[in-house]
Amino acid sequence: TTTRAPSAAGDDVAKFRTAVIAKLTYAVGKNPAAASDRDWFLATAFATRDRIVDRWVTSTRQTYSEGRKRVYYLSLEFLIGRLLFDALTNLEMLETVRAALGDLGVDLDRLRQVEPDAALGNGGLGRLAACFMDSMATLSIAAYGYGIRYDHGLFRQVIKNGWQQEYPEDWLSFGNPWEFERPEVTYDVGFGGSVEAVAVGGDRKKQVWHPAEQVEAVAYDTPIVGWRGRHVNTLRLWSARATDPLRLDAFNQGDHMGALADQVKAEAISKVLYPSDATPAGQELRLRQEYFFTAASLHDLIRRHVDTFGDVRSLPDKASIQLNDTHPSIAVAELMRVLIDEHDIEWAQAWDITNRTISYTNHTLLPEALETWPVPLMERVLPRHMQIIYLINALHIESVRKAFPGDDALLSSVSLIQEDHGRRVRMGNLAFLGSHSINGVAALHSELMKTTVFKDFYRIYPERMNNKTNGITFRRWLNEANPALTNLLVETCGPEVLDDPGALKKLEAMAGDSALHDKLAAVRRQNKVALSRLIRDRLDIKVNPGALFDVQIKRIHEYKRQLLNVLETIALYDAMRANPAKAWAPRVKIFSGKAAASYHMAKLIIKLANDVAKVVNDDPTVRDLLKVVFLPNYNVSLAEVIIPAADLSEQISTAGMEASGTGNMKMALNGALTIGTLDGANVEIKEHVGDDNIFIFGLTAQEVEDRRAAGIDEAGAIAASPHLGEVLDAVAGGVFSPDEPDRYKPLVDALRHHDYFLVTPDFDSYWDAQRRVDALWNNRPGWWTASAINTANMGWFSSDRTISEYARDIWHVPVLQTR
Ligand code: DL6
Repeated sequence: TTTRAPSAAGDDVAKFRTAVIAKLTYAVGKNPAAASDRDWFLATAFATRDRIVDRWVTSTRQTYSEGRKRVYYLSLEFLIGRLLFDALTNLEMLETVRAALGDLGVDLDRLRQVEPDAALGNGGLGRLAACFMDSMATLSIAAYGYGIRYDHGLFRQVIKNGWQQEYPEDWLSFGNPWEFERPEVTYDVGFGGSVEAVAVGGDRKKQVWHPAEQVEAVAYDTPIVGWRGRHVNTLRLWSARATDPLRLDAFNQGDHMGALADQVKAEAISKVLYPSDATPAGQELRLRQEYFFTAASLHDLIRRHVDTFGDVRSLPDKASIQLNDTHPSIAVAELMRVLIDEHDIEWAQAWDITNRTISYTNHTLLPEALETWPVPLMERVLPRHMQIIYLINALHIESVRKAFPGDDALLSSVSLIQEDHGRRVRMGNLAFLGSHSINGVAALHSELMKTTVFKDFYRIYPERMNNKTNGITFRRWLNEANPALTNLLVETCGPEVLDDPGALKKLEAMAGDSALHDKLAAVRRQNKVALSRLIRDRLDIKVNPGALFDVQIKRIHEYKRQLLNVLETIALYDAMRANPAKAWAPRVKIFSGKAAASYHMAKLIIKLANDVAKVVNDDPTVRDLLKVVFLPNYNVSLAEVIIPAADLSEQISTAGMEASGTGNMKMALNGALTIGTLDGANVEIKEHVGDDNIFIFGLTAQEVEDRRAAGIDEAGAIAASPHLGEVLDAVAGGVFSPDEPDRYKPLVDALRHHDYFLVTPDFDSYWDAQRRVDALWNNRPGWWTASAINTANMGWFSSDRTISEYARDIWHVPVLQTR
């Protein structure tokens, strides 16, 4: 770390002040007296971006001149959040800018709130991509992120009468100061049409694709600066444009709508994140999105490669393409098409190049999330790709048949084409087959991949499968989100914690120290006061910052089991009412998360949480003991306020179903204790923090499998539980929905008769684990010792570690040693 002389710092402040005024005047077109917070935000962002651009140019030049290998991270989602504090933190300019704006009478923290939250993703997968961008820049890996510049990111969630409603989100409405439009970087992406076999001499034929439609992909670049401004990478997002903006003839004849129809169809591709794929039109749009961004990205990176190195054949030595889930897996067929049709490379060599360049990360074992596309749809939208997929499949099947003679079950399971229930292309199988590395995102998940989704591929290509446990960027999730804790950690462990998260380990030696406990508690208190204020402002609910803040924040899904938490809340409420004088640990149960718009059960769970909140919060008997809060519109910025204020982190998925989780890492790093199942990365968090500092409960993944195989016996589980039966009766009887007593029948029926997510058998052990939480909460030194041990041992979960492993094992690129 560098300590600057005060005069130099003063100089910086003056320079930045001048820069902001110049931006306000000449880029935003406002004078200080008339400027709004938004104008000041834009001016500050522009001035900050200037500081990034020089380094960006240097990084890019260096990569070119050294002939370095580049990493291309293809992701349909980047859940970026706000960028101002990210950039200022990494540039180490936060205090300079705060002072410069202060001189101008402008409050930086207020500007922070003005920035829209870029939500170009649904959840964990998209947020991981954003953390990885930060770590790749920090480790000076020459990397591009490639994705779609959606006009509208993830929907804005409004809770009305307890029900989720979805509204379009509008992050671009006031412009985006971080990006550079590159109208000169465009590619035509074809769709539909036909394939013609053209004779090219002798009996050789070449397949020529004549797309029926072309859509233009226009690049928008956002520089991503790494820690201490060392290196700057590019996030290149594609926007769709019609090649012809309108049909002038139709327009002049008065058919105004018809004249714009092609434009609307083309631009629909980058209009909205994740269109509902419940309808055939939605499915087609999704496929068009996937091919659109994959094709544009491949064209772009191949052009760059050929410009730099002259020959596309050396692509695997100079480029690694990481597929973030199956969404970009059409890349396998597209790269083959480009190599064969456009570069005249013969099949075997093209396949070798493809396979050595591409690698694939799987993020879920849920069968419904592993994409498959109807063959007729693929044939219509991507006819040439479908031909290539058939050929890849034929050669693949032939080689498997030779290696495993007579194993027809194996052949049908590893085929790229699913033959039952209508023929479909299995994109997971295509991604696997086209990749030299296939990784899961936590140790348990990667093992389960070998016995479930990719069981048969594992028999054929065991050497390709590996694990890369997820990580999070500490810059955002500790330094920016929790400056008070960061300062305390720097004070206690030394400034090296900012570069080497392993240095957090020093905290362990002092974990039992009561002076440390006081300091940790003071930091947490301050963060909880801030969250309490937000809860009061948004929901008009008063919560006590002295209570235990029990937090479950993530997408709403049955497997994540918010329902288990709500049911335990009801049981706790009943127990507190029955015996209010008992020494309960006062709690605030905090929920936040979005349900997919078409996911009825998940929306019903949101409604139940809100109905329970109403009853509990209105009941004076438990006034000082229990509050229930559902915070609407969960996003990255809200997470940044909730996580530093969490005492207890709920990670309670059905074992075997959560691939990793990353919220679990964020909260444990910030000192929350985890209550969780042995699922995803919880398993590794337990190994790092120790069994005594985490509350583990419930069936293991193996037990879940056994139980499902043997029959779940919901009735037995309910009968054996002292609380569950009563809770279910209350919910089913309309205690929380007197206006509509049957409202929760679908939820309760599922639990009683087909409890696939095993809420009933896990309920008692969850209840018991919660009572262990109460006991430790009432033992102050014990609680804070455990909290300190959690923070001390979370260094391994830095995404710098994860990315170093990708770099070493998959991409074979060097990383900058940061310590
Ligand atoms: O790998 C990032 C993230 C994991 O931490 C979550 O456990 C996992 O659910 C999520 N997966 C997805 C993919 N689709 N689904 N479902 O978002 O990835």
